[in-house]
Order: sequence, then structure tokens, then C-alpha cells
Amino acid sequence: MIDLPTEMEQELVRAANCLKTAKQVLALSHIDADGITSMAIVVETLKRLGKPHIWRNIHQINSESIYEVIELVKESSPDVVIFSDFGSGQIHLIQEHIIGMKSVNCVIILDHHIPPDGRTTLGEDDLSGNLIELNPCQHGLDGSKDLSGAGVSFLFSLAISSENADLSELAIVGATGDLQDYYGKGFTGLNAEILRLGIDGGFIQVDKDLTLFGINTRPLPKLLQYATDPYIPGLTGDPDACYYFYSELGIELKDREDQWKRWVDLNQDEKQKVIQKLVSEILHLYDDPRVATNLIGDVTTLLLRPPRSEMSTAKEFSTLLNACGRNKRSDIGVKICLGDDEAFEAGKTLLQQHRANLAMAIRRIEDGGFEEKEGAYIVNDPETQDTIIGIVIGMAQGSRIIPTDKPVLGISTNTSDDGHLVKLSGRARQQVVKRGVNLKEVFSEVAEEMNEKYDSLVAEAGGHPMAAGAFIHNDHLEEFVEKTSSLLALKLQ
Ligand SMILES: [Mn+2]
Repeated sequence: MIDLPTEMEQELVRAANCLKTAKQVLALSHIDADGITSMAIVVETLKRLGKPHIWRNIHQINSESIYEVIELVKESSPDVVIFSDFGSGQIHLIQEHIIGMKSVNCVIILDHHIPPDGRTTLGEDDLSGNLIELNPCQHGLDGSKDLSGAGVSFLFSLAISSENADLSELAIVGATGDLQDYYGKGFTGLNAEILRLGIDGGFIQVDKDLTLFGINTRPLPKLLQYATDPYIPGLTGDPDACYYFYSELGIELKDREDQWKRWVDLNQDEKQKVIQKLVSEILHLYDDPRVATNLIGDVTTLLLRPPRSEMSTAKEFSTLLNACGRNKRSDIGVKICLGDDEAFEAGKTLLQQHRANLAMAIRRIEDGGFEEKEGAYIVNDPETQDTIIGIVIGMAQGSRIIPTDKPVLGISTNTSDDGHLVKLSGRARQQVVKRGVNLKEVFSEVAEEMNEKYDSLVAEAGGHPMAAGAFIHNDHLEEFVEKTSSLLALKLQ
């Protein structure tokens, strides 16, 4: 079993007891891979218990979307409401609006994000009985690497029944989606314990192997041609060079049935040859030897899933789920996790769609789709969805389509609902952060100033120094961008 901090175990037992007596459950979760797997763990647990339930993935809980939650509670009259992969940061909204609703007997939060007010201990409210918050940050653990939202959900599920140990595979997919395995260098903390439980149970296998994306699903040449992590100069983007790479090594690209071979089809000897050649080329091209050593790492295979599919490794599975979320179809992702074949087919189509959306958005930026302001580059593309704007501007700077000397701000008016909020994403390269730019702080400062000025909530900000976001009322968008640009210019001086 898993060794947990005592207080955390007590809270888990309280949460489990609360669920066992539930008559109707409403489950809410985030839309990324961690949120989707969290939801799938909760839903599967509810199914196994035979509890009536409805579930919904939501982009973000904020002062606007909380009304969507209120509506859902009114419609389904749950006595238990579960929030997973979010909730800690929005606990005041939940306390204010959800706790007191007529049908609601108990709210369970399964989160791992550090609350914005810095709460790292159990609060008074946790003891009142109708709000149970589970968050590793409150138990001396690090929610950015020791445990994901899916991990918290899994521990909750395991506290209900030890027969839910098979759901460890989904906990590991969620943690992988949140990059908690440090790009194949292995899991730590409770993640490592969940992994061990999954290996012992025969649900998961871990091997040292090539960490490039697509070892199960991409034909050998495409494995190199589409490599972006790391980007391999001379191979990435150049199909001819990729064919030549293998032919020089005497490796056949197709099998006897004329089907493209994939990485998993190669024998040990062939794999060794490819790795040696890749390592020597990369050492040649990068100053940093870590880029080469990162090529090999822990590859997590999910033994309960169809082999050689987008579900067979944790990394590809989490990408498939992220593609569902970013195409506003987290529901398909949840169904894939629950074993629905039709959803899997739909998910693969969304994955292709997602790649196409990214490529098209990047191309629009390449065709002059950005402008330069005093303190930032601005991408304002009404065609790019709010769910991918952050990745798109990050990729555009990563590939130097947009210069990297200032942060880049991406604006998306293409949001999933018809509310008044516009999404703004910011990305800054390491060298810009080193010069004193903290995007999260800048966004928060501007938001605070404007909220005060208009004496109402016109902007909400969150994130990290290098990657932050804000939701802004569209009447005030221009002012927010101008103020942010000026403040950034000051910081960059
Ligand atoms: Mn998460």
C-alpha cells in the first residue's frame, strides 16, 4: 500500500466516507490531460460504487463560470459535488456559492495546485464537515512534482477500495500530462509510489528507451522528421535526411508485409545503432550534453491498453487527451480513458485536428501575424482558439518566428463560451525572465490596478514567471494590453 502523511490519510478517509453515503454526485474537472484523467478516475470509481452521477469538464472556475456550476447543481440536485484538478485556488468562490446550496451536503476538492493565498495547512473550514479539501501542498508535499490532480483522485479512489489499484495507470498518465516525470527522468514522491503500485499490480511497465514522441505510432522516418523535443538540426523537418539516416545504418524501414516499421518493431541491436548515431549527431550540434542524455529515459507502458496505439505509453496517451481538451472535447478524452472504442477513434481525429490547428496558427504568425509594441510582441488572431493560443505563441518564439528579446502576448477572442471574457496568454524566454520580467506578477499588477480603477472585476490573472494568462473583460482588453506593454518595457530597461 501507499505510505501517506497521517493527516492526509485521515482526510482521504473522511472524503471516502462522504462519497459512500452519496445519493447523487456531480463531478467537475479541468480540461487538460491531468483534469481528464482525474475525471475518469472519479467517474470509474462512481460507476464501480453504482452511484448515480453526472460529470462535466470546465476550462476554469472563475467568477463567471461559477454560475455554470450553480446551474448544474440546480439541474441535478447532487448531495456530493467533487472538483478535481482545480478547486483549491477557487475555494472562496466554492464556499460562497456552492456549499450553501440546498441539495449539497458535501463538497470534495481533489487538487494539487498551490492556493494563491499560500495556504499550506488545513484551514478551519476543512473541519466544518461539509468541505473536504485534499491537496498535497497542505501536507508538506510538492504539488508540482510529487502528485498531480489525477494522483490525488487516485488516492481518493484507493481509499474507497483497494480494488481500484488498476486506476494507477490513469494517475500516471495525468502526472505525465503535467510534466511531473521530468521528461522521462522518473517520478518522485507519491507519484513514484503510485507507479510502484501500478507495476506491482501488473498494470504498468517502465523501460529505459528512446524518449522521442511516437515510438509506438510513428513510422521510423516520421519519428525523426517530427522530432521537436529535442529539435534535431539536419533531421527535424527534412524527410530525405531521415530516410538517409536509417539507410546508412542498414535498417529496413518496412516489414515483410510492406508496412512501415515503428521504433517498437526494432530489435535491441538496431535500437542501439540508432541511439548511438543520434547521440553523436546531437553532441555535435548542441553545447549541452544533457540534450543527448535526455534522448534516453523512463518510458512508461500501460499494459491494460491496446499495444502499439496512442494509448500504449503514458506520454502519447496524455498528448491524445490534451488534444481532446484543446479541441473543446474533454468528454471524448474521459470516455477514451473509460475504454470507449468509438471515443478513441474520435480522439485520434482530434489529435490530427489539433496538430493541423497548431500548424495553421503558426503559419498565420509567419505570414506577418504579429506586431511589435514597446514591451512585448502581440499576436491578436481571432482564428486561434483560446485553448491553443499559449502553445502557439510559445512555439512561435521557440522557432524564432517571433524575436525572443521581449515577451509575447497572445490574444484570443475565440473562446468556448459567449461570455464577455477574452483570454490573454503570455510567454517569456528564460533570458527575458532573467532580466527581471515576471509575467504572472505583471499581469496581476495590471489586473489589480484596473479592477480598482473601475471598481469591478475586469481582469483576473494567474500563472508563472515564464508563462501566465489572464481573463479580461473585452471592453477593457486594449487598455490591459497597453498597460501591460508599458509595464513590461519598464522592467526590460
Ligand atoms: Mn494538474
